[in-house]
Amino acid sequence: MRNRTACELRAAFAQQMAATYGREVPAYNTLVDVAAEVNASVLARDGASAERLGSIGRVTAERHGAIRVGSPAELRDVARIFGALGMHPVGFYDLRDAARSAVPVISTAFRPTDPDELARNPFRMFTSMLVTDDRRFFSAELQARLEAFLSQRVLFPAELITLSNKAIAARGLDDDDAGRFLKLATDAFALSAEPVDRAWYAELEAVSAVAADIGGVSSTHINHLTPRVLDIDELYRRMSAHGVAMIDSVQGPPRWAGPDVLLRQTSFRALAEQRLFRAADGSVAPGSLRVRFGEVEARGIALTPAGRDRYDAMMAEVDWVLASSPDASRTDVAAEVWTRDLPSSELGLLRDGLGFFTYSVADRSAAAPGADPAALVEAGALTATPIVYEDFLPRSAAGIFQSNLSTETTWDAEQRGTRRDAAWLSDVLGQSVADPVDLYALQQRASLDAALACLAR
Ligand code: OOG
Ligand code: NI
Repeated sequence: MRNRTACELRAAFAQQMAATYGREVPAYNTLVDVAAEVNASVLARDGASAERLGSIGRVTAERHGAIRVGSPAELRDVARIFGALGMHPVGFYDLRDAARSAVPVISTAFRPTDPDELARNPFRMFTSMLVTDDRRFFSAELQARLEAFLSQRVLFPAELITLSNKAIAARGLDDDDAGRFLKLATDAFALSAEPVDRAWYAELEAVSAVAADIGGVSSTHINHLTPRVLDIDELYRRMSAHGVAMIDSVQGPPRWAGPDVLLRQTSFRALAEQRLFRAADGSVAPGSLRVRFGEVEARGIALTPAGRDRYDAMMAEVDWVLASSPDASRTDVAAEVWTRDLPSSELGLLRDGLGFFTYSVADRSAAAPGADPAALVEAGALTATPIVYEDFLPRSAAGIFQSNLSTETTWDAEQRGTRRDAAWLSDVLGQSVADPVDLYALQQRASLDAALACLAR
């Protein structure tokens, strides 16, 4: 029997998830169509430079999903399922105070860590977990009931976890197991028809809509599936022209004349979806919930820690300017700050050590001995290709969460939050959560070492 590799399983899962989500949220199909139109126009307009940050084939196939779970045990199961697909936890994001208004979750992203694997199938899953013992959100009494509720529900059938473990051990599955695994995995993230306990949901919603979405129901579901687009401002305009209500802005870096860096994201507003509700008297009646939205993103160059500090400082500067002149447009202020504070070319980012690049040899005869990488690139001896940012941004993530909530989070700022960090998460998962910066730095180092060794030969 044929063996299906983790990469093939990942590609099949991404496709089945898209089919399910597209059936459930038809506006997603519009988003994908518009993204494809925009990508085709950018390609026609810019030619080869449109593919500077990834081939059109890769960009078109690229997706990230978002899911939310309630407990460490549930997160461990998620890690097995995505482990079977060759996806590993990368990055730790604390969204509890990443933005003006708080979301009671911490997150990581499951994704391939090997650049070749990412190129073969670029699928990731942004995964959030409720922090039930954070007193700023949950009283001891509510925490106890919430944890009791979470501990008795089963999000993932035992057979799915058994097959996941088998796939991890064998680095793939035979056809029969693969079919079964993919069905169980896709079903686990489909919207459930199980009635929602109205009173319990409402009680959690009074604290946080995200807490209700996670802990107020007996199943989980995919929240969104995000395609990648080459011009997010154009996509925003075209979606609005299609009559789709978008959130107020694009999160992350502004549109500006220099190179795209990190990640820009926007979304269409969460739609009302039909769900069944169970009342206190046991009767079941239809109603609706607004929790799922459609997100889209544009990716740019991965920044080094120095570049990331620069980014954070520029974002803070924009906030500061806007605080004193609230009528100014964020887009204009941001573009001004960026033009002043960030090099306007890839070479500038490289020279200042702000961006990550891979290197290859272009012309050995142009190499001056002892020159640094930037000088070797300028002399034409080396070619530098930007490394694309494959991860997420906590402030943007919190902003995306927030702009899709219709109720404010109630929280008690006097209380101390529970400590959570990448080490805590690694302990929970029994595997280390990779630091994105380490992955980019390693990739850069390996290519530079190989290129320098070739020049020295
Ligand atoms: C996740 C929100 C953040 C992103 O891409 O940063 C996010 C969620 O809504 O579960 O999707
Ligand atoms: Ni997302």
